[in-house]
Amino acid sequence: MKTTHYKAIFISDVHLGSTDCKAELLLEFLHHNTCDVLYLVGDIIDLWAMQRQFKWPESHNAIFHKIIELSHQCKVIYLPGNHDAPLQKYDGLAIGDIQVVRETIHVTQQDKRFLVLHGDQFDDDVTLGKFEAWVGDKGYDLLLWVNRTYNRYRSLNKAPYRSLAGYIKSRIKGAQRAISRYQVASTKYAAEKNLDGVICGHIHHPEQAITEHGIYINDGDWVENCTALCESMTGELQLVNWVETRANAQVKFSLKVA
Ligand SMILES: [Mn+2]
Repeated sequence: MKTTHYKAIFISDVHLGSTDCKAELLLEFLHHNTCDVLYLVGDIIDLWAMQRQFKWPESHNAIFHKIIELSHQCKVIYLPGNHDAPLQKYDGLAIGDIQVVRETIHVTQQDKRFLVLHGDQFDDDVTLGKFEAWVGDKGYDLLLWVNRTYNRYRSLNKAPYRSLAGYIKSRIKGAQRAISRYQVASTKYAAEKNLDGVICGHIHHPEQAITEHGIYINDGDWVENCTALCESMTGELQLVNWVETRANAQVKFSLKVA
């Protein structure tokens, strides 16, 4: 499989330091896909999970070093989210060659103007209350655990990874209502800034949609879906599902950790 070069790549919700991070798949993706600008759209490092239980396997370390290496080769912009909130205090500064900013504007090769941000900024517009948020969080942890167990079973049977959590989530009514509120809140915020739309992450649900306020694009996550938003050299925006892409291309890549 040859390397694909993009104008820009957007990834978010990698959750390095947590059990559910699909670090090997992301390493593979970054090995086969390069770009002029890499946007890290928040929750890249999960500082919350690391407070509960410190997990930092070699593959997570390899991603960290890969990002540092990439920052010498292309432009890397880090937009901290809620799980990496302590990095928000570096807003407007740089860590090495990585620019840190809470939100920014990306103009595509087709002159579409997008606001780029993690998306936790819209939590108040979406959540119903503290209790629901707590239930949602516990429910989500349970869902991820079910997902893990299901995929361990699948890998024992040599079946490829599949997001069960995503499947269940897309069929729960409440989840869909919350997602559409999130879409409206984020695109409205972008429209107020006279932009064409928003590129965000946060809710682990890759999707391209149009609301009454503009274009909504969610780059997904590397916990369940393993997706990235990629802009081609001519300005087409495309959600790339790495699990599907690698299966179609029959990628055989052995992880080399130095
Ligand atoms: Mn988040």
